[in-house]
Amino acid sequence: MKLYRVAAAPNPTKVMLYIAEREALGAQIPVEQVSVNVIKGEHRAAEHLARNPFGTLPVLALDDGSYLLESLSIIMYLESRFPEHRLLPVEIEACALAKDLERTVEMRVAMPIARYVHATRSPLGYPPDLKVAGEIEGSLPVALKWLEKKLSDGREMLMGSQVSIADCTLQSALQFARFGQADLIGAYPLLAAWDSRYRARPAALSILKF
Ligand SMILES: N[C@@H](CCC(=O)N[C@@H](CS)C(=O)NCC(=O)O)C(=O)O
Repeated sequence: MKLYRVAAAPNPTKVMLYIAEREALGAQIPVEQVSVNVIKGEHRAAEHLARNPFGTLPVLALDDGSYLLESLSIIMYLESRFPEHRLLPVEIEACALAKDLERTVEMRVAMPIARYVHATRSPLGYPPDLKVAGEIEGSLPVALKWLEKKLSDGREMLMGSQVSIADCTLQSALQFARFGQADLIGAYPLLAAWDSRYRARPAALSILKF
């Protein structure tokens, strides 16, 4: 199995953090990680388009020759394929809540942050778009306040004391904000404290570049 990925990009980082967190718990996940240089445009080269016609990362190449193209599908596959030391809870409601939290963080926080970075200082060279940036500056605080409230009960990680997939998704977005020099969480002390705590974790130290 091969994971095609690039450092600092949010969706690949989400999967890389997820694997590192699982390995830190003792899981054995035999995935070879292969870098694709997006700055050089390798994700648009024929070799990568043959894996994923949309040219995005991450991609997981399975041993039967098929490919998974979506970061969350990759994580769900690895949860099922290597079930020891999973990140998702076993109990049905707790599992649903963990998945729901991850999706909400992705849709309400991570996607707007990625759009904001590309609209202000795109690492891929997209032209600035002040209208999009302004809209996100207006709407993102609703989601950041939601996270701040969630953290106000003193929980260590987003779901409680244990790391969850939502933590991986949130940190991958916040790293991308740092990469793009976007200070989006300065006004949220509990979120900033979560950020510091998460970044001190061994998994984070082994993966994060910014
Ligand atoms: N929904 C996909 C999104 C993948 C995605 O957009 N990846 C970005 C990096 S975070 C990418 O490859 N961008 C390059 C491009 O779109 O040209 C997933 O979650 O895996």
